[in-house]
Amino acid sequence: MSTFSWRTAGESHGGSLIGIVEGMPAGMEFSIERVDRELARRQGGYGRGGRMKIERDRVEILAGLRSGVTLGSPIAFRVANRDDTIEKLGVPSSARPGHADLAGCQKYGHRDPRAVLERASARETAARVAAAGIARQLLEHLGLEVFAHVVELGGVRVGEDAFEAAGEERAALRGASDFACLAAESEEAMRAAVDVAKEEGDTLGGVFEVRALGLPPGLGGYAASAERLTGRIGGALLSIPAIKGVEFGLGFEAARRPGSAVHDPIRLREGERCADQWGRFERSANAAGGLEGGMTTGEPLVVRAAMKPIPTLRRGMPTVEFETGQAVESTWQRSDVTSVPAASVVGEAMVVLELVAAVREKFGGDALGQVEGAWAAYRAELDGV
Ligand code: EPS
Repeated sequence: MSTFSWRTAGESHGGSLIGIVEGMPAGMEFSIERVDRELARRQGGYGRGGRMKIERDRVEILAGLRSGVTLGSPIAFRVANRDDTIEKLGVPSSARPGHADLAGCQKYGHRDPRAVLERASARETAARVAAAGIARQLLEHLGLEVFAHVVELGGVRVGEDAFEAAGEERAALRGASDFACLAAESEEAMRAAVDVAKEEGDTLGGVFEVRALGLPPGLGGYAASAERLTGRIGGALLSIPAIKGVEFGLGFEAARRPGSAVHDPIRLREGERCADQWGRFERSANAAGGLEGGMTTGEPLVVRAAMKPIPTLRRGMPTVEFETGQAVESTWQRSDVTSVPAASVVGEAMVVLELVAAVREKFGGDALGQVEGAWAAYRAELDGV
Protein backbone atom coordinates (compact mmCIF):
# COMPACT_ATOMS: atom_id res chain seq x y z
CA MET A 1 0.00 0.00 0.00
CA SER A 2 1.48 3.35 -0.95
CA THR A 3 -0.75 5.48 1.30
CA PHE A 4 1.48 6.59 4.13
CA SER A 5 0.25 7.22 7.66
CA TRP A 6 1.51 7.13 11.20
CA ARG A 7 0.02 7.25 14.67
CA THR A 8 1.27 7.39 18.23
CA ALA A 9 -0.08 6.48 21.66
CA GLY A 10 1.33 6.86 25.14
CA GLU A 11 1.43 9.11 28.16
CA SER A 12 4.44 11.07 29.41
CA HIS A 13 4.88 8.91 32.54
CA GLY A 14 3.14 5.75 31.25
CA GLY A 15 4.96 2.51 30.49
CA SER A 16 5.88 3.39 26.92
CA LEU A 17 5.25 5.41 23.84
CA ILE A 18 3.87 3.32 21.01
CA GLY A 19 3.64 4.02 17.30
CA ILE A 20 2.60 2.52 13.99
CA VAL A 21 3.98 3.59 10.62
CA GLU A 22 1.96 2.34 7.67
CA GLY A 23 2.78 2.49 3.99
CA MET A 24 6.53 1.87 3.92
CA PRO A 25 7.57 -0.13 0.87
CA ALA A 26 8.71 -3.74 1.22
CA GLY A 27 12.28 -4.85 0.62
CA MET A 28 13.97 -1.89 2.28
CA GLU A 29 17.11 -2.51 4.37
CA PHE A 30 16.28 -1.00 7.71
CA SER A 31 18.53 0.39 10.44
CA ILE A 32 17.39 0.51 14.05
CA GLU A 33 20.54 2.50 14.90
CA ARG A 34 19.37 5.17 12.45
CA VAL A 35 16.18 5.62 14.50
CA ASP A 36 18.09 5.60 17.79
CA ARG A 37 20.43 8.32 16.52
CA GLU A 38 17.44 10.61 16.00
CA LEU A 39 16.02 9.75 19.42
CA ALA A 40 19.37 10.59 21.04
CA ARG A 41 19.53 13.90 19.15
CA ARG A 42 16.08 14.85 20.48
CA GLN A 43 17.19 14.22 24.05
CA GLY A 44 20.10 16.62 23.81
CA GLY A 45 20.58 20.36 23.99
CA TYR A 46 21.66 22.84 26.64
CA GLY A 47 18.81 23.86 28.93
CA ARG A 48 17.10 20.49 29.24
CA GLY A 49 15.86 19.53 32.68
CA GLY A 50 16.10 16.49 34.96
CA ARG A 51 13.84 14.20 32.94
CA MET A 52 16.35 13.77 30.14
CA LYS A 53 18.91 12.50 32.65
CA ILE A 54 16.48 9.69 33.44
CA GLU A 55 15.34 8.66 29.95
CA ARG A 56 17.49 6.70 27.44
CA ASP A 57 15.22 6.67 24.41
CA ARG A 58 15.66 3.62 22.18
CA VAL A 59 13.27 2.16 19.64
CA GLU A 60 12.08 -1.42 19.84
CA ILE A 61 10.53 -2.68 16.60
CA LEU A 62 7.52 -4.89 17.33
CA ALA A 63 6.27 -5.68 13.82
CA GLY A 64 6.87 -5.09 10.14
CA LEU A 65 10.47 -6.33 9.76
CA ARG A 66 12.07 -9.68 8.95
CA SER A 67 15.85 -10.06 9.06
CA GLY A 68 16.26 -6.28 9.13
CA VAL A 69 14.22 -5.73 5.95
CA THR A 70 10.76 -4.11 5.69
CA LEU A 71 7.88 -6.45 4.84
CA GLY A 72 5.52 -3.78 3.50
CA SER A 73 3.27 -4.39 6.50
CA PRO A 74 2.69 -1.80 9.24
CA ILE A 75 5.81 -1.13 11.32
CA ALA A 76 4.93 -1.08 15.01
CA PHE A 77 7.36 0.22 17.59
CA ARG A 78 7.79 1.07 21.23
CA VAL A 79 9.95 3.60 23.10
CA ALA A 80 10.05 2.73 26.81
CA ASN A 81 9.64 5.40 29.49
CA ARG A 82 12.03 4.95 32.40
CA ASP A 83 10.00 7.43 34.44
CA ASP A 84 6.80 5.37 34.30
CA THR A 85 5.28 6.74 37.50
CA ILE A 86 1.87 7.75 36.13
CA GLU A 87 -0.04 5.82 38.80
CA LYS A 88 2.00 7.37 41.63
CA LEU A 89 1.87 11.01 40.57
CA GLY A 90 -0.51 13.26 42.44
CA VAL A 91 -3.33 15.48 41.22
CA PRO A 92 -2.09 19.00 40.41
CA SER A 93 -3.97 21.62 42.44
CA SER A 94 -4.06 24.21 39.64
CA ALA A 95 -3.58 24.62 35.89
CA ARG A 96 -0.41 26.08 34.35
CA PRO A 97 -0.92 29.09 32.08
CA GLY A 98 0.30 28.22 28.59
CA HIS A 99 -0.20 24.45 28.93
CA ALA A 100 -3.16 22.33 27.82
CA ASP A 101 -4.15 21.78 31.49
CA LEU A 102 -7.15 24.11 31.82
CA ALA A 103 -8.75 23.88 28.37
CA GLY A 104 -8.23 20.09 28.48
CA CYS A 105 -10.07 19.80 31.80
CA GLN A 106 -12.85 22.01 30.48
CA LYS A 107 -13.12 19.94 27.31
CA TYR A 108 -13.24 16.51 28.96
CA GLY A 109 -14.76 17.48 32.30
CA HIS A 110 -11.71 16.12 34.14
CA ARG A 111 -11.08 17.33 37.70
CA ASP A 112 -7.48 16.12 37.38
CA PRO A 113 -5.16 18.09 35.04
CA ARG A 114 -2.85 15.08 34.97
CA ALA A 115 -5.48 13.33 32.86
CA VAL A 116 -4.75 16.01 30.27
CA LEU A 117 -1.09 16.82 30.68
CA GLU A 118 0.13 13.24 30.47
CA ARG A 119 -0.83 13.10 26.80
CA ALA A 120 -0.45 16.81 26.01
CA SER A 121 3.18 16.63 27.21
CA ALA A 122 5.91 17.03 24.63
CA ARG A 123 7.13 13.59 25.68
CA GLU A 124 4.90 12.33 22.84
CA THR A 125 7.28 13.90 20.35
CA ALA A 126 9.78 11.10 21.05
CA ALA A 127 7.34 8.76 19.28
CA ARG A 128 7.06 11.15 16.33
CA VAL A 129 10.85 11.25 16.04
CA ALA A 130 10.93 7.44 16.09
CA ALA A 131 8.20 7.28 13.39
CA ALA A 132 10.16 9.70 11.23
CA GLY A 133 13.41 7.84 11.96
CA ILE A 134 11.70 4.82 10.41
CA ALA A 135 10.12 6.73 7.50
CA ARG A 136 13.16 8.85 6.60
CA GLN A 137 15.06 5.75 5.61
CA LEU A 138 12.99 5.75 2.41
CA LEU A 139 14.01 9.37 1.69
CA GLU A 140 17.64 8.46 2.32
CA HIS A 141 17.41 5.53 -0.12
CA LEU A 142 16.27 8.13 -2.68
CA GLY A 143 19.15 10.49 -1.86
CA LEU A 144 17.10 13.17 -0.06
CA GLU A 145 18.35 15.00 3.02
CA VAL A 146 16.21 16.77 5.63
CA PHE A 147 18.19 18.94 8.02
CA ALA A 148 17.09 21.14 10.92
CA HIS A 149 19.08 23.65 12.89
CA VAL A 150 18.35 26.31 15.50
CA VAL A 151 18.50 29.87 14.16
CA GLU A 152 17.36 31.79 17.25
CA LEU A 153 17.20 31.08 20.97
CA GLY A 154 16.19 33.46 23.77
CA GLY A 155 16.52 36.42 21.38
CA VAL A 156 20.02 35.43 20.15
CA ARG A 157 19.93 35.06 16.34
CA VAL A 158 22.46 33.34 14.12
CA GLY A 159 23.49 34.98 10.83
CA GLU A 160 21.13 34.57 7.84
CA ASP A 161 23.75 32.61 5.92
CA ALA A 162 24.56 30.05 8.65
CA PHE A 163 23.35 27.11 6.57
CA GLU A 164 25.20 28.09 3.38
CA ALA A 165 28.35 28.97 5.34
CA ALA A 166 28.36 25.55 7.02
CA GLY A 167 28.33 23.75 3.65
CA GLU A 168 29.20 20.05 3.82
CA GLU A 169 30.30 20.51 7.44
CA ARG A 170 26.73 21.09 8.57
CA ALA A 171 26.11 17.74 10.25
CA ALA A 172 29.46 17.87 12.10
CA LEU A 173 28.89 21.48 13.21
CA ARG A 174 25.39 20.75 14.44
CA GLY A 175 26.56 17.58 16.18
CA ALA A 176 29.23 19.54 18.05
CA SER A 177 26.77 22.23 19.13
CA ASP A 178 24.87 22.25 22.43
CA PHE A 179 22.13 24.20 20.65
CA ALA A 180 21.78 22.26 17.34
CA CYS A 181 23.10 25.46 15.85
CA LEU A 182 25.51 26.03 12.93
CA ALA A 183 27.02 29.30 14.18
CA ALA A 184 29.54 28.49 16.92
CA GLU A 185 30.01 32.24 17.53
CA SER A 186 26.38 32.54 18.75
CA GLU A 187 26.62 29.77 21.30
CA GLU A 188 28.16 31.75 24.12
CA ALA A 189 25.31 34.28 24.01
CA MET A 190 22.73 31.48 23.85
CA ARG A 191 24.31 29.73 26.83
CA ALA A 192 24.33 32.99 28.79
CA ALA A 193 20.66 33.58 27.97
CA VAL A 194 19.73 30.08 29.17
CA ASP A 195 21.79 30.52 32.36
CA VAL A 196 20.07 33.82 33.16
CA ALA A 197 16.62 32.33 32.51
CA LYS A 198 17.46 29.33 34.70
CA GLU A 199 18.62 31.62 37.48
CA GLU A 200 15.39 33.59 37.22
CA GLY A 201 13.20 30.48 37.12
CA ASP A 202 12.10 31.41 33.63
CA THR A 203 11.97 29.67 30.22
CA LEU A 204 13.03 30.59 26.67
CA GLY A 205 11.70 30.07 23.17
CA GLY A 206 13.32 30.36 19.78
CA VAL A 207 13.19 29.56 16.09
CA PHE A 208 14.45 26.58 14.12
CA GLU A 209 14.79 26.07 10.40
CA VAL A 210 14.24 22.86 8.46
CA ARG A 211 15.66 22.37 4.97
CA ALA A 212 15.09 19.52 2.55
CA LEU A 213 17.59 18.98 -0.24
CA GLY A 214 17.34 16.87 -3.38
CA LEU A 215 13.59 17.25 -3.90
CA PRO A 216 12.26 17.01 -7.45
CA PRO A 217 9.66 19.55 -8.61
CA GLY A 218 6.02 18.50 -8.35
CA LEU A 219 5.67 16.85 -4.93
CA GLY A 220 2.36 17.83 -3.34
CA GLY A 221 -0.36 19.33 -5.51
CA TYR A 222 -2.69 22.22 -6.24
CA ALA A 223 -5.81 20.40 -7.51
CA ALA A 224 -7.36 19.96 -4.06
CA SER A 225 -6.68 21.97 -0.94
CA ALA A 226 -5.62 18.86 0.98
CA GLU A 227 -2.84 18.17 -1.54
CA ARG A 228 -1.03 21.43 -0.94
CA LEU A 229 2.29 20.69 0.69
CA THR A 230 2.52 24.21 2.12
CA GLY A 231 -0.52 23.55 4.30
CA ARG A 232 0.52 20.02 5.10
CA ILE A 233 4.03 20.93 6.22
CA GLY A 234 2.81 24.10 7.95
CA GLY A 235 0.13 22.16 9.79
CA ALA A 236 2.55 19.38 10.69
CA LEU A 237 4.96 21.87 12.27
CA LEU A 238 2.15 23.67 14.09
CA SER A 239 1.03 20.34 15.55
CA ILE A 240 4.23 20.24 17.64
CA PRO A 241 3.50 21.44 21.19
CA ALA A 242 4.61 25.08 21.73
CA ILE A 243 5.00 25.94 18.02
CA LYS A 244 3.23 29.25 17.39
CA GLY A 245 4.32 30.29 13.91
CA VAL A 246 5.66 28.89 10.65
CA GLU A 247 7.13 30.66 7.66
CA PHE A 248 8.42 29.43 4.31
CA GLY A 249 11.35 31.09 2.57
CA LEU A 250 10.99 34.85 2.94
CA GLY A 251 7.94 34.25 5.11
CA PHE A 252 6.25 37.29 6.65
CA GLU A 253 8.86 39.53 5.04
CA ALA A 254 7.29 38.74 1.65
CA ALA A 255 4.16 40.59 2.78
CA ARG A 256 6.17 43.80 3.09
CA ARG A 257 7.78 43.75 -0.36
CA PRO A 258 6.45 44.37 -3.85
CA GLY A 259 6.00 41.26 -6.01
CA SER A 260 9.05 42.13 -8.10
CA ALA A 261 11.20 41.74 -4.97
CA VAL A 262 9.55 38.49 -3.91
CA HIS A 263 9.01 36.02 -6.76
CA ASP A 264 11.91 33.84 -7.78
CA PRO A 265 13.00 34.52 -11.38
CA ILE A 266 12.96 31.50 -13.70
CA ARG A 267 15.98 30.76 -15.89
CA LEU A 268 17.54 27.89 -17.80
CA ARG A 269 20.22 25.90 -15.99
CA GLU A 270 23.78 26.80 -16.82
CA GLY A 271 24.81 25.32 -20.17
CA GLU A 272 21.20 24.65 -21.28
CA ARG A 273 19.96 26.35 -24.43
CA CYS A 274 16.62 24.65 -25.10
CA ALA A 275 13.55 24.80 -22.95
CA ASP A 276 12.21 21.50 -24.29
CA GLN A 277 12.70 19.50 -21.07
CA TRP A 278 11.19 20.45 -17.75
CA GLY A 279 14.37 19.56 -15.89
CA ARG A 280 16.28 22.36 -17.62
CA PHE A 281 14.66 25.13 -15.58
CA GLU A 282 15.72 26.58 -12.26
CA ARG A 283 15.26 29.71 -10.12
CA SER A 284 17.89 32.36 -9.52
CA ALA A 285 16.59 32.82 -5.94
CA ASN A 286 14.54 30.83 -3.45
CA ALA A 287 12.35 33.33 -1.61
CA ALA A 288 9.47 30.89 -1.97
CA GLY A 289 11.32 28.39 0.22
CA GLY A 290 10.98 25.67 -2.40
CA LEU A 291 7.17 25.63 -2.71
CA GLU A 292 4.88 27.26 -5.26
CA GLY A 293 1.22 26.41 -5.72
CA GLY A 294 1.47 23.88 -2.91
CA MET A 295 4.13 21.89 -4.82
CA THR A 296 7.88 21.57 -4.58
CA THR A 297 9.70 23.68 -7.16
CA GLY A 298 12.90 21.62 -7.20
CA GLU A 299 14.68 24.24 -5.10
CA PRO A 300 15.51 23.39 -1.45
CA LEU A 301 12.57 23.46 0.94
CA VAL A 302 13.22 26.14 3.59
CA VAL A 303 10.77 26.45 6.49
CA ARG A 304 11.14 28.02 9.92
CA ALA A 305 9.06 27.50 13.04
CA ALA A 306 8.78 29.70 16.13
CA MET A 307 8.53 28.04 19.53
CA LYS A 308 7.14 29.81 22.56
CA PRO A 309 8.93 29.40 25.90
CA ILE A 310 7.70 26.21 27.57
CA PRO A 311 4.94 26.87 30.10
CA THR A 312 6.33 25.12 33.17
CA LEU A 313 8.20 27.92 35.00
CA ARG A 314 10.03 27.44 38.27
CA ARG A 315 9.03 30.98 39.29
CA GLY A 316 5.37 30.15 38.60
CA MET A 317 2.64 32.08 36.83
CA PRO A 318 -0.65 33.46 38.15
CA THR A 319 -3.38 30.85 38.29
CA VAL A 320 -6.24 29.77 40.55
CA GLU A 321 -6.32 26.86 42.99
CA PHE A 322 -9.16 24.47 42.13
CA GLU A 323 -10.20 23.66 45.71
CA THR A 324 -10.18 27.15 47.20
CA GLY A 325 -10.55 29.50 44.23
CA GLN A 326 -7.54 31.38 45.65
CA ALA A 327 -5.16 33.23 43.33
CA VAL A 328 -1.86 31.29 43.54
CA GLU A 329 1.33 30.78 41.56
CA SER A 330 1.44 27.68 39.34
CA THR A 331 3.37 24.76 40.80
CA TRP A 332 6.67 23.41 39.54
CA GLN A 333 8.53 20.15 40.06
CA ARG A 334 11.11 19.98 37.29
CA SER A 335 11.23 21.14 33.69
CA ASP A 336 13.42 22.30 30.85
CA VAL A 337 14.55 25.94 30.66
CA THR A 338 14.41 25.61 26.90
CA SER A 339 13.82 22.78 24.47
CA VAL A 340 14.26 24.63 21.17
CA PRO A 341 17.18 22.33 20.13
CA ALA A 342 14.96 19.30 20.81
CA ALA A 343 12.05 20.94 18.98
CA SER A 344 14.27 21.35 15.92
CA VAL A 345 14.70 17.57 15.83
CA VAL A 346 10.93 17.15 16.13
CA GLY A 347 10.38 19.74 13.39
CA GLU A 348 12.76 17.87 11.13
CA ALA A 349 10.79 14.70 11.89
CA MET A 350 7.47 16.34 10.97
CA VAL A 351 8.85 17.56 7.65
CA VAL A 352 10.21 14.06 6.98
CA LEU A 353 6.78 12.52 7.65
CA GLU A 354 5.04 14.93 5.26
CA LEU A 355 7.65 14.44 2.54
CA VAL A 356 7.43 10.66 2.81
CA ALA A 357 3.64 10.91 2.41
CA ALA A 358 4.11 13.10 -0.69
CA VAL A 359 6.72 10.73 -2.16
CA ARG A 360 4.47 7.71 -1.58
CA GLU A 361 1.55 9.53 -3.27
CA LYS A 362 3.51 10.55 -6.33
CA PHE A 363 5.60 7.46 -6.92
CA GLY A 364 3.41 4.63 -5.57
CA GLY A 365 4.87 1.11 -5.56
CA ASP A 366 4.72 -1.73 -3.06
CA ALA A 367 8.43 -2.57 -2.98
CA LEU A 368 11.45 -0.26 -2.69
CA GLY A 369 12.62 -1.18 -6.20
CA GLN A 370 9.28 -0.06 -7.63
CA VAL A 371 9.50 3.30 -5.82
CA GLU A 372 13.07 3.77 -7.01
CA GLY A 373 12.03 2.85 -10.54
CA ALA A 374 9.18 5.38 -10.61
CA TRP A 375 11.44 8.01 -9.08
CA ALA A 376 14.17 7.42 -11.69
CA ALA A 377 11.60 7.42 -14.51
CA TYR A 378 10.25 10.80 -13.38
CA ARG A 379 13.74 12.26 -13.16
CA ALA A 380 14.51 10.90 -16.62
CA GLU A 381 11.28 12.40 -17.97
CA LEU A 382 12.27 15.80 -16.52
CA ASP A 383 15.80 15.60 -17.79
CA GLY A 384 14.94 14.07 -21.17
CA VAL A 385 17.32 11.12 -20.87
C1 EPS B 1 7.06 18.23 29.64
C2 EPS B 1 7.60 18.25 30.93
C3 EPS B 1 8.88 17.59 31.24
C4 EPS B 1 9.71 17.46 29.99
C5 EPS B 1 8.84 16.73 29.00
C6 EPS B 1 7.75 17.62 28.52
O1 EPS B 1 8.69 16.27 31.72
P1 EPS B 1 8.57 15.92 33.30
O2 EPS B 1 7.29 16.56 33.72
O3 EPS B 1 8.51 14.41 33.36
O4 EPS B 1 9.79 16.46 33.95
O5 EPS B 1 10.91 16.77 30.27
O6 EPS B 1 9.56 16.32 27.88
C7 EPS B 1 9.89 15.01 27.82
C8 EPS B 1 9.66 14.11 28.76
C9 EPS B 1 10.58 14.66 26.56
O7 EPS B 1 10.87 13.47 26.35
O8 EPS B 1 10.81 15.59 25.76
C10 EPS B 1 5.75 18.83 29.37
O9 EPS B 1 5.06 19.17 30.32
O10 EPS B 1 5.37 18.98 28.18
